[in-house]
Amino acid sequence: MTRSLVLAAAQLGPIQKADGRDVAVGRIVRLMEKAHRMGAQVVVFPELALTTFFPRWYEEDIAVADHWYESALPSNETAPIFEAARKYGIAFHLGYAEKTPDGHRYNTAVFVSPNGEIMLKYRKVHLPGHKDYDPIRKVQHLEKRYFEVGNLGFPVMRAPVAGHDVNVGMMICNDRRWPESWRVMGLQQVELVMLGYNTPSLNMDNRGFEAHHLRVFHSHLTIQAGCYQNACFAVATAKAGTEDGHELFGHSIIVNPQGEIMAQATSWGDELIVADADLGMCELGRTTIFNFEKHRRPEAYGRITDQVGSEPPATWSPRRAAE
Ligand code: ING
Repeated sequence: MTRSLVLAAAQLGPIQKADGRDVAVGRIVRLMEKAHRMGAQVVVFPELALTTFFPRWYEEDIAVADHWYESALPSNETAPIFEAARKYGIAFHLGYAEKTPDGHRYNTAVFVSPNGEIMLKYRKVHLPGHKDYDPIRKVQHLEKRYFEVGNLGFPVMRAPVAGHDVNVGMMICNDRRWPESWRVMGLQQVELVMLGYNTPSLNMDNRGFEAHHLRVFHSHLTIQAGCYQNACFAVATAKAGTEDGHELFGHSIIVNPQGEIMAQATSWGDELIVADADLGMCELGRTTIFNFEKHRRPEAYGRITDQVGSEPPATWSPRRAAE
């Protein structure tokens, strides 16, 4: 019996610094309603979907940034999202800034069942940018200031979704650029990776030339490669558009285990894209080219977990070559 699942990326346009939660929540609920009309069973919202991308703003006292975080989910302000999911029988992924009761701060995503149960939680592991104000940058990217490194690893859960049991996993934004994120989930037989991103459309590092078109190219390249090399689907959803003068790109995509883009957003606003996924497609890669049990050689991969940074290689010499 085909295990088919209708997937949706619910791309959000910009959320301004002055916008209250009600602005994002209202738009999220409208996208959930549209997802229902289009027959979607799983809806993936972006990273930090409830607020502007606040790590671009420096605050000396982090307590001043507290209002960007959720101390509970759902809350009165976010309850309408859960009510819409229940009304339409939709499972959804939501990215948000989490502040735990004991004061830890994470860039977090949850996967929520239609009846409102949080089936999986993930806290962003690869935090790009910097911790302190960087005068060289055109725009700050202070994720290392506002979030701790995620402490949940890259979990995969076999969860009931629309009548099927699906191996689901999550990552967030910069995680997609690191093959380790994908492989750790591939080693848990992930079938559906859900990820949100907020990615500037221009390089803000100010440390060298990067042609503008490469921003979207790199985003799609990493997701398509991740899916192909781990025989899984991915729904990658952007928060896009110009937030207080700072542009984020859209181009949300849904990708299959062959690495093919099944659907792509074409606006930089609120937009729903949908794809009909046959989860059985994961089998081919996992049992042939990427049959990990049969073909992987961990004894050759030690550097991947033994080392953090790269090291210079040995230098060639005739005598050494003879060894
Ligand atoms: N944003 C960006 C991302 O990884 C970035 C930061 C952009 C890093 C481009 C490197 C190159 O998509 C977040 N939020 O991680």
